[in-house]
Amino acid sequence: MKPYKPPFIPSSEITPRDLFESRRKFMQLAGGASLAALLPHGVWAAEKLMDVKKSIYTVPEELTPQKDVTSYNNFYEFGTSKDQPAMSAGSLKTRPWTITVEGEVKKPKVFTIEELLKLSPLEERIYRLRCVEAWSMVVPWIGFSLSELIKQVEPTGNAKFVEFVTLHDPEQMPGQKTAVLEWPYREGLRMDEAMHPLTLLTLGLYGEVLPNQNGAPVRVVMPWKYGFKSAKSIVSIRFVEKQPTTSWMKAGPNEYGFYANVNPEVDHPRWTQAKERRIGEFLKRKTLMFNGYADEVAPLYSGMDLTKSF
Ligand SMILES: Nc1nc2c(c(=O)[nH]1)N[C@H]1C(S)=C(S)[C@@H](COP(=O)(O)O)O[C@H]1N2
Ligand SMILES: [Mo]
Repeated sequence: MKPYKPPFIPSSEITPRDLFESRRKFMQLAGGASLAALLPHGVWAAEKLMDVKKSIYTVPEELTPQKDVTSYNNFYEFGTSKDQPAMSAGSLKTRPWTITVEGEVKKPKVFTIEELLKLSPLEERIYRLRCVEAWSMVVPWIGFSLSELIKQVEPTGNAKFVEFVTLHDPEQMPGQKTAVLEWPYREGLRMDEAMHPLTLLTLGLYGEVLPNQNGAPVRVVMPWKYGFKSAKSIVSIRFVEKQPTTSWMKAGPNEYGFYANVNPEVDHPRWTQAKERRIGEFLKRKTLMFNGYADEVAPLYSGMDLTKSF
């Protein structure tokens, strides 16, 4: 199999038959009796997102089935195994919800989810998500570039990094009663990474609001970085001068770096990153530099030694 280099073409122009068929099937299902009734009790009451346009930032690849995207998850707040979040994330209350945007900004602001949904036109973007554990998915995410939110709060000249903080509430998130990670979950980006148009503030997937297990009601998705950079269920976004220390850096400083760019040439200390298993496929695929987004993001790292800044 030759490595596939995805062009950025509007999905409306190049919708592969499979993708089209699977979406049509889903629309029929969603339009039928009650999708929620088919799903595990209490976990996921599907709520459709309206007025979602196609994005130019999309890869025309076959989608990972919705049931896999929503039942094979990493979300340590709900346990460390892949099937636990779908079973237990029903305890997360996603309304009302606010996200506080603060720190080195001229106009700090608290946004409600309803305000976020209206902040910028919603786009569907088909992105790959590649976990550091060497599996990957292709997901039709819904959201808009994080830069749209950042512009509203007007960062000062001191804003060099952005920190994302997940909700901290062990009653709603029972995994926080164990010390597998330092809670709340924290992630971070350099300012230029956060401003890059590919960085998606994500409110939905597969035509609906995010299921709890995928980080409801709001998360980020960084398509060129390992999945752990894509923080879920965010309650605050902070602009800071110094590089933040993330939960994963604290858990294993020599395994999880701040940058965490998908890089087939830099192995995780305990396994190779050269290949990956696409969920639902048997044969492994070659992992692409920056997860296939090198044309768009490689310039952000020119001059950096990516074996040191891993
Ligand atoms: N708050 C929080 N965000 C998180 C995680 C987590 O444990 N807690 N896991 C990360 C990891 S390791 C991955 S691979 C992705 C998985 O996203 P998905 O379940 O939507 O596929 O979420 C990331 N975001
Ligand atoms: Mo991951």
